[in-house]
Parts: sequence; C-alpha cells; structure tokens
Amino acid sequence: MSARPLVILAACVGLLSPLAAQTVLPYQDFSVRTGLQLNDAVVSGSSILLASSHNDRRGSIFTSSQYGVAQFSAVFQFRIASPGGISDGTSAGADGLTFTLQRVASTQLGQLGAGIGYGGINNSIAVEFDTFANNYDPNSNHIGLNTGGSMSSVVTADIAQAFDNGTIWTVWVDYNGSTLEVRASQDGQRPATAQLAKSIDIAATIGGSAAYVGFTAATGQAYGNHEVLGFGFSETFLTNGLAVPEPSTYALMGLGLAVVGWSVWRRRR
Ligand SMILES: [Ca+2]
Ligand SMILES: [Ca+2]
Repeated sequence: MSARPLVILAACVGLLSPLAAQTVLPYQDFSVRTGLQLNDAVVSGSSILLASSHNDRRGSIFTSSQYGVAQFSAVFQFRIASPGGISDGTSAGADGLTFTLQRVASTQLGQLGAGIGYGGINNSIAVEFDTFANNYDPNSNHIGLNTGGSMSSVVTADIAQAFDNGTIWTVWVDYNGSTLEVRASQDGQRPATAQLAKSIDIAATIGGSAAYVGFTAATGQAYGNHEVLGFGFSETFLTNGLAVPEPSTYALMGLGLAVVGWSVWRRRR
C-alpha cells in the first residue's frame, strides 16, 4: 500500500516539472492577470481588449518582469471584430495587433493608428498582424517582422484570410536561437510550415537576452475591436511549438494533486 502514493506522486511530478523547467506562462484566458501590466487596455470578460472599435484607440499588455528570449516558444489567441471606418482601398478596419518583445519597461505603449501600439518602442522586436495598407505596407492583410519600433517591416508574409474577420486566430511564434518562425491558423491546428521565417539575432537586435513579453494594438481613422484571449510562453524552444493553454491541463494537474492528497489522507486514517 505504501508504494502507491509514491507512484502517484512521481506521476504528478512528471506532469508538473516540464512546466517549471520551461517557465511557461500559462494564461488560458485573462480572468487571472497576475504578472501582467495593462496599459490603456481593459478586461473584457476573460479577454484583454487592447483597442476597441472606435477611432484613435490603443493599448498594450506586458509581463511585469523580463523573461529569457535567447530561445523561446510562444502561443496566443486573438480576435479582431467589427472592422469599420475609412478604407485602405481594399476594406475598412484597422490597424492590427502585435506580439512584442521589448527591454524598455512593462509600461510601454507605442503609437496610435498605423503604429499598431508598437511604433516608437526602442530595443524591441514585434510580429505584426497588420490589417491596414499604409504606403510602406505590401497590402491590407499581412504578417510582418518589425524591429526598433519601426513600422517598415524587415520581412512580411501575405495571408489570404482577413485577420479582422471576427474569428479566433491562434498564433505560434518559435525562436530556436537563430530563426524566428510564425504560424497562424483559424482552426487551432498548428500549420506544419511556417508562414513567416526569418534568420535573426534577437539579443543583438533588442540589446539583451531578456525582455518584457506582450501585445499591442491600435486604431486610427479606421478601427476594429482588438482582443487577446490567451497566451502561453516558454523560455525553451519547442520543436513542435507550445500547446494552447487549455482548462483540461489544469484540471489534470488538479486531479493529480487531489489524488495525492486523498492517498495521504487515507494513510493517516
Ligand atoms: Ca499598416
Ligand atoms: Ca505592415
């Protein structure tokens, strides 16, 4: 009898230790926001509303402390709905959302409109999901890799489906220490091939190997409702990417702990 709780305990440690080793930030949603700094962003249900569907709005969220970015895997979900305002020649709606790593401060919030809440943030790198064609943009709907607070991307990738179509987009950003890869999908399945891949030395680009990690968004004369729904981050690069944080992960961990507790309780009786 005495061996059983040890086996169960070992199984639970096995469940828990990978998370601890990789320093995963598991925000299944944002009903709990421990460790996050909100800048002109508001809580909307269990999501973070970065910029609402009105003219000239912006917001950001960043981790309160810096995390290692020498290599990493990140996953997050966003939704951009209710596009409106002026057209860029293709469609209404603007300006998009970014996943940003920066070394300045957790309180950073970049420029409005075309700046997507990122423009002007120094010592940074951003993956943009841009929904408005400005004169330096390739088109009205693309992924871009931006550095140093510039909105003129180092590289871009065209995406056919509109990011502001109101569906939930799941995005994986993976960096193995030399190449950054971005994958985005509307079905929650991680694409086998990255839509954007770029060789880059992130530490040299941002001036260090740790950064505040977060998101920005903005609107201008065109707008949309820009929400982040969930977020996971690992300081270790994962070949197959990070799984979307799900309630079942925590339920399983909770169940494991409950079984240990129950076993100890039984033995004491
Ligand atoms: Ca743009
Ligand atoms: Ca762009």
